[in-house]
Amino acid sequence: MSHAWGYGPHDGPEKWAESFPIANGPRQSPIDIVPTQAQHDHSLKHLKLKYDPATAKGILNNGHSFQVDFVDDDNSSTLAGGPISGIYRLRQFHFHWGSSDDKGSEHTIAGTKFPCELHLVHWNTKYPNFGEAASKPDGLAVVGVFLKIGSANPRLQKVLDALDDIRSKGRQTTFSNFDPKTLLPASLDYWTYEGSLTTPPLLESVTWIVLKDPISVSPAQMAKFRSLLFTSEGEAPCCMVDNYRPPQPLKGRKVRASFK
Ligand code: B30
Ligand code: ZN
Repeated sequence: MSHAWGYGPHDGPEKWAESFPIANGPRQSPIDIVPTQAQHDHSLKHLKLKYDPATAKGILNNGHSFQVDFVDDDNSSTLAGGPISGIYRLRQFHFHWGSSDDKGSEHTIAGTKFPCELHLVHWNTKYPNFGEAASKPDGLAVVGVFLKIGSANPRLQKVLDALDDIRSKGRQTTFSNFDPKTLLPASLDYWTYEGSLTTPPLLESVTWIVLKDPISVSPAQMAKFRSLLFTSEGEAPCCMVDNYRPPQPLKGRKVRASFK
């Protein structure tokens, strides 16, 4: 997999619109979530996450993050409820992070940045597959979870231990028997809004569900994220850091909160 885009000065978020004009579209992500501007919506349902650890399949360094992929040929691992209608299947999860603890998340909360953000990517089973869903306005639902510096998070360790084997772009290995629900905070209170993929092709197909409460990560665990490489074996190594897009204009969109 090779990309014409990245996170550097010449191929980063400020350049993406040249190849992907939807970068300036009406429902781009991420955004700055201003809690005082969000509307509590009591009609929002609670999130129903049902994940089968046996559907975890592999872990891949895709050159812009790393992702844990899931078998998505039946409804074994799904998201329902919340702001969405119907059943969405888990496809993959991945993270975005910074070169230092003062930046790295994509969404921000009233301007506050977190060092890392987890994205659990799901697709609407009213469409035949992920690729078809990714171009539909109601095709995808991504659950975003902030990571904040604190005590070491033992539930992240299996993922972080796998990174030694996928240090360079294009490397992948098997990753099985993992329940991503273990990565979520105790409270599933969330904000939700209509947005997009945060990387090219920036398709405006994502119902964003951003959890209010962060999970913890230790400084040593953040160092493991930052030891990954953007580069392939044989290239001059370049650490995978600052792989986040900054907040985009709200353009009149409403953010709803599931909680008061
Ligand atoms: S995000 O959650 O909004 N950051 C994709 C999924 C979720 C997000 C961003 C992008 C996505 O599926 N992109 C297209 C597929 N990718 C997937 C991949 O393997 O990593 C291929 C590609 O971009 O061309 Cu590289
Ligand atoms: Zn993401």
